[in-house]
Amino acid sequence: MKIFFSERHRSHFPPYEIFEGGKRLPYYENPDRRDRILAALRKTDWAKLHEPEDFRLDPILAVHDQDYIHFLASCWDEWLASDPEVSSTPEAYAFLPATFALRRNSRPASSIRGRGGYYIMDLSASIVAGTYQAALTSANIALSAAHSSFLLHHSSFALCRPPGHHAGKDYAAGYCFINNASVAANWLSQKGKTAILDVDYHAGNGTQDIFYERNDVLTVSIHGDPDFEYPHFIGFADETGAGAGLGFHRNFPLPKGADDAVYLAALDEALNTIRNFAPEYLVLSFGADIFDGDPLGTFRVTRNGFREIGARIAGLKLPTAIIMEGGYANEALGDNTITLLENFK
Ligand code: SP5
Ligand code: ZN
Repeated sequence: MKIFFSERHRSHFPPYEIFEGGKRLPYYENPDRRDRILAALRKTDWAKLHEPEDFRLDPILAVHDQDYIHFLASCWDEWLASDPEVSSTPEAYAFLPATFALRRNSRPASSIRGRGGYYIMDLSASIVAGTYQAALTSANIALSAAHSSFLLHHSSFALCRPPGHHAGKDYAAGYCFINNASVAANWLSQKGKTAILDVDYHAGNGTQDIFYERNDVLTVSIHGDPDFEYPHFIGFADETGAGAGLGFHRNFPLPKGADDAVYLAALDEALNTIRNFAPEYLVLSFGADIFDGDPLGTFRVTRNGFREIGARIAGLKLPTAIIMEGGYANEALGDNTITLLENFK
C-alpha cells in the first residue's frame, strides 16, 4: 500500500492549547503522534513510503475561501509584528484569539485579533510560525493519496498532520486548518462519485459544513454525541443536508462509553447508507481517538474493534483514500493504525 508522509509537519508544534476554565495544556496534537505511526509502518513489509506531490493551491481553494487561506498564511507574522512582547520570545507563544465572532452576521475586521476571532472557532487551533506550511503539506499528502487511489484503483494512506476534519470553508478548529479529507474528496469527485466516511471520535463538523448542500458527495460521520462532546453545536442525528444536498449527509451520534458492539452496529448502518449511494471512491477520515483509553475520547473500542472496523469498511471493495485525523493515546497509535490499515493492503 502507498503511504504518503512528510517531515514538514514538525514545523507545526504550538507550545499550548486552552481547555475549559482557561486551563493551558501542552498541545495534544503533537509530532510524536506522527512519529509513532510512521515507526509502526516502517516495521511492516507492505507499507511503501512516498513524499507527497505539490498540487498547488487550486484544489485547496476549491474547498476553502481565499481570504481564510490568506489569513492562515499571514497570521503569525502579523501577530508578531503587532506585539513587541511576542516578537521578543516567539517560541513561548501560539496565536489564539480572545474575542470571537459569535454569529456570522459579522465581518472579519482588518486587525490580526479581529481576523483571528473570525476565522478560528475554538482554543485548540493554535497557530505558530510553521503552521501554514505544515497544513499545506498535509493537504498535499491527502491529495497524493487520492491521486494514487484514482490511478491504481487501490487504497492508500495519507499520514496527515495537522489533521483536517474540523476545519470548515472559512474557519480553523480542533487542531485542524485545512480540511484534508474534503480537499481530497472534492478532487476525487471530479473523477467519479465519492463518499466520505468519518470515524474519528469527534463529529466531522468541517466536512459536514463543506458538503452540506451538495448531492454529489455523500458525507457520513460516527462520533461522540455533540450533546455532551466537542464540537458541541453540530453533528446531531437530524442534520441530513440542505437544499440539493438534503439526504446526502448522515450523523451517527453515540453515547459515552460506546464499545465495539455499539460502534459496529452504527458502522453497519453507515456502510449501508454508503452502499445505497453506490460511490466509485471512498475517503475515510480515520481518527484513532475512538480507542479505549484515549485521553480526549470516551469510547471503549478495542484493538479487535479496529480490526473489525477496518474489515467491514474494506468490505465495500472501494479504492479508499484513508486520511489520518485524531488519536491521542500515543503509545497505542502505531498498533491501532496498522491494525486498521492491514485490511486495505
Ligand atoms: C482532530 C481531533 O481529534 N480534534 C479534536 C479536538 C478536540 N478539542 C477539544 C477541546 C475541548 C477539550 N475539553 C476536554 C475535556 C476533557 N476532560
Ligand atoms: Zn478526534
